[in-house]
Amino acid sequence: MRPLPTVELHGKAGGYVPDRLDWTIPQDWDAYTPAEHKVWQTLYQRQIKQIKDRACADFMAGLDRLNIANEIPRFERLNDILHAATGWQIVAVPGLVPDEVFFEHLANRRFPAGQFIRTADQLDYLQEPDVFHDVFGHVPMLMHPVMADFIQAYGQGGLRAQGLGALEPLARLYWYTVEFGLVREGGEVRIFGAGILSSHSETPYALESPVPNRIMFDLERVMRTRYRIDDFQETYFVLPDLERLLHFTQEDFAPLYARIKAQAALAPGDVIAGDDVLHLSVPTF
Ligand code: HBI
Ligand code: FE
Repeated sequence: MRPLPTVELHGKAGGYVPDRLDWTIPQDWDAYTPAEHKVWQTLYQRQIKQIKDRACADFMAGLDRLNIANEIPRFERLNDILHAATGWQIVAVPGLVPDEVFFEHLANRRFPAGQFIRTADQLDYLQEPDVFHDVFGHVPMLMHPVMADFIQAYGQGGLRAQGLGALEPLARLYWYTVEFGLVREGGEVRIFGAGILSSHSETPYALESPVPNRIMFDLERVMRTRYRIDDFQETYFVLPDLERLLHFTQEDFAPLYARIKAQAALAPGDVIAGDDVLHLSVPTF
């Protein structure tokens, strides 16, 4: 028998043992306090200003249909809208869940969303995904059929990649698209990544700062590139269009994994021969 997985639960010391094998918990919407709803409203109002003219049109269209400006949304209400649009649902979880649990949910079009919300004195600092990151950041794009199919395929691919010992390259693809992806739209570069769009400071940084590299997306190159979880990204990758994500769901990654394993990983800020560089890092000291 495998031991039950444990994680550090948000705000609590010691290992957390889940009640249910899929790690879901009730959202318990009635238990949110007025102060918690106020944190949501503050985050929403700050972020709506930041993302105007920076988020891609599909994100804005998805967000518009959700009506989530005023309070932490009830997942039940969101699920009516989301399920009708793309067949996805969100389920509440206490925080990060083990990889295989995460993949299993995604493979079944369930998006695990943190149930808790950050506190008012931690608006910009987060160790684990909370309800604002997961719902504001991810759900608008899950309303889009391309992202809906891509994230499901990521869940299916994750389960397969675990068997092949290739989780790292696949996780990098997710990181540099779903979390921190940029996309060309008209003549401009826009944001679709949830990690950026749920962050007040990284939203302008990703598009306008001279510090990070911005490089056109190349699948193998991205899968070779390590990423930072403790700071702004050193490199953002730019998709030519969102539909490009669907190509990846049709590809057999096994030969790609084999090639990547045979090469050294790239550091987050590396620029290499063959990169189609839109902006080269200008470091500030
Ligand atoms: N759990 N709740 C949650 N949210 C995530 O984004 C998440 C996770 N567990 C694992 C995980 N992400 C990643 O490490 C995988 O994408 C590899
Ligand atoms: Fe996320």
